[in-house]
Amino acid sequence: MGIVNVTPDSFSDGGRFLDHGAAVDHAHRIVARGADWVDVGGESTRPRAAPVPADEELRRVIPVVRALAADGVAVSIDTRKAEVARAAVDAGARMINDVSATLADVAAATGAGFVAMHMLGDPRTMQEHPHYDDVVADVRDYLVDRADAARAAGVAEVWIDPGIGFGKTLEHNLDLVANLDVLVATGYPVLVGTSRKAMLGTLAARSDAGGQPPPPSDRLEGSLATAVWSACRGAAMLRVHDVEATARALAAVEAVAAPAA
Ligand code: PMM
Repeated sequence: MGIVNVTPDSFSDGGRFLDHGAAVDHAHRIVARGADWVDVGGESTRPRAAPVPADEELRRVIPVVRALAADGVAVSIDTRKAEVARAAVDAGARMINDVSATLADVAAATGAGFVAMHMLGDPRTMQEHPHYDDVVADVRDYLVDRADAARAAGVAEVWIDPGIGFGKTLEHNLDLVANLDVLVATGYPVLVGTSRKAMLGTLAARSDAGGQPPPPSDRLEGSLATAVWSACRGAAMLRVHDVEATARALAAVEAVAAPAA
């Protein structure tokens, strides 16, 4: 799943694809390089991000969704708002990627797929002292509850996502990525997004023996390493910025895992 954020302020690609034509061109590029899905978002959910009014979010994403869907691209809409999710499905989106995990009814009513992601609190406050009794079990239980509810509401395609970076310390994030098999064992397909996230900046600084964390645009090695790890642990979809590099890394690992006869 390749990411297209139509926002001025996303942590990694903010401002690059605010122009609709640039967003659509970028989406076509990443599909050509291996993305099966394009995830279009119009509201940054980075820590402390300000909420975006629905009319502004609609103005950002709907023309992009419509253009891509008309070209046959499988589009998911990354939103927490029912109004935006509905309009995006009307415009051709096939899946609702909901970091608040509250829009299952909209998915059921529209026939779209649904991604239930785990987040502690909301983006404005989620990084203020996040606490869990057992992060892996807590996140699993929450996701199974949300996913079961979505199924019961009538959603045919339900994904779960641990929400890396959403109300989690570095240790929480590492624990979740290390134990993805616990989520896979629920039977729901697992989506994971580590691409360019802050934890990778911290880890890079650590391995550089106390250097500064690199900016999001310079976190490719950690993004690829955690993508490959996640796939090997059973994640069925990876939400990434660097589609071509991720596809190549996965192809190499797949070749090692199942060498051609
Ligand atoms: N991360 C971001 C936004 N949406 N959706 C899902 N399902 N999983 C994620 O990990 C996720 C998401 C924030 O990252 P971005 O600013 O790079 O898009």
